[in-house]
Amino acid sequence: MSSLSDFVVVANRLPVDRVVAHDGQKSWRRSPGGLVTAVEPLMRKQAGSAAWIGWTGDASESSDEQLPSFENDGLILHPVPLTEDDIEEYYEGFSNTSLWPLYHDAIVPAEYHRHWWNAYVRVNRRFAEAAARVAAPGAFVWVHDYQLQLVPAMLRELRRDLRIGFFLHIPFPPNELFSQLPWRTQIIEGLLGADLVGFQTPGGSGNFLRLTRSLLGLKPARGAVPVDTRVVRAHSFPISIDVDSFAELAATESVQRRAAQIRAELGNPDHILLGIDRLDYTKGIGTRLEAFEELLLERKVDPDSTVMIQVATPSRERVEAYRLLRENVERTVGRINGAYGSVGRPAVVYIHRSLPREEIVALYLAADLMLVTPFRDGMNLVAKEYVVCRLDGTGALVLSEFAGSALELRQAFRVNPYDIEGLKNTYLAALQADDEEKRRRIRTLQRQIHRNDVASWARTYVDYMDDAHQRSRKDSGA
Ligand code: ADQ
Repeated sequence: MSSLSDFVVVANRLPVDRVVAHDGQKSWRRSPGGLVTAVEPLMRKQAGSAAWIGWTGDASESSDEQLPSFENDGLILHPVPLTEDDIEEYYEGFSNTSLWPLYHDAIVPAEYHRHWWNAYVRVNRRFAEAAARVAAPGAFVWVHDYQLQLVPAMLRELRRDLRIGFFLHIPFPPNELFSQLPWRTQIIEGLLGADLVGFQTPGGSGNFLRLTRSLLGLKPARGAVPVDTRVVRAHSFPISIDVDSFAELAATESVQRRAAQIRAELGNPDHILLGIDRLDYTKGIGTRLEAFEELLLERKVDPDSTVMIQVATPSRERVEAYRLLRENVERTVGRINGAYGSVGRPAVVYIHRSLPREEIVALYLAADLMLVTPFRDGMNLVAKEYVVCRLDGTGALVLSEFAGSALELRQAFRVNPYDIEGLKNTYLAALQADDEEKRRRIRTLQRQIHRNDVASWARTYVDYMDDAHQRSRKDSGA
């Protein structure tokens, strides 16, 4: 397991969770989430020489703990230890209470603490050192997301031979917001260690390039910034899904049977509305539910023939803002069911746990209306998954204009999630649209997603990366 790898993914989390059985037996289980879904298919194609560096999700006794590398389902996984303090300060603190809200329009206020920042630097260095140890000479190291923005520069310092890519899965904010960050210059310098900095949308890469000018006095032009003897490229690469695997599942008889069973168990209502999200304040779950509640109150929607299902995956449960959100969402669900549910017939079915992929797809098939209403979202894969699963062309997608995916999915029923009347009207418009219009919209969306699935996303990034690296070497005379 000590061999070096030509292709190394560096991400906060390994793509597995540790599970402990009743008899104490420990094993690994694939963990859900946007990043795993997107990158894993590409890694599998590199079988043998691809490695993933990340945290296991468990606290280590010490940051020096030697966690053995292991193979899981064909991937070489290198665990990075995080202590209880690291988890609190680097992960829950700086990553999820400073950066996450700041990068999502400060929907909840971002908090800044110097000891959180110090932990962020210390843990980013640990990841960079781990990558430097396992990367083969000249390897491609692909660093992911907001938790690891200092890794590119730290890794370049350690290993100048590597090709380093960075991809940000969440939005990258404009100067007006980003400038709040006391360590804004260090973050931009960290990212500039990469050959290519990738974003979900052109807005993100534009914001980044402008910041290299305003904070560091660099001279970005046409998507490239000269830095010392190198040239760093920035570009948008809208992430996507593994279209075939979703379409295959949606065509599976057992999944279709399960979808019919879900509808039957709910009393075969005329309309099923569905939300599937991590339980995160960026996703707009509360407002989405309130819009449904008002429609019930105003009798524009009949509780005897309409059910809403909200799946909310537990997320960051030790962070205060997430605890409050859970309380709010659960109170709203309780209130709606108290007023409009009856025995065996809730108005809102609320599921607060992770589900197998088959069950997620069965829910997509059971739902007439998919509600994706984030206040801000890097991309949002759920929107793409729903569309691809609607093999018969039925169904409708309500999509927030603040999701990255709204740039591509123009035929969705678009909505401003801050506008509660707009949400209500859009639910109704989508529910009442005739079948022909819905089919036309879904088919157009499907074509769009088929043109850019996750394999082509990854290929485009890697090709662009190779090209950026070549040009950078040429420009620097290497
Ligand atoms: P997330 O914020 O996690 O991802 P999203 O893009 O919707 O959001 O991906 C969630 C994934 O988890 C989907 O594949 C979905 O099917 C799955 N999932 C959701 N709930 C589940 C449940 N209860 N059980 C099992 N699986 C569940 C971040 C960014 C996004 C960006 C992605 C990828 O916030 O904007 O699209 O990364 O870059």
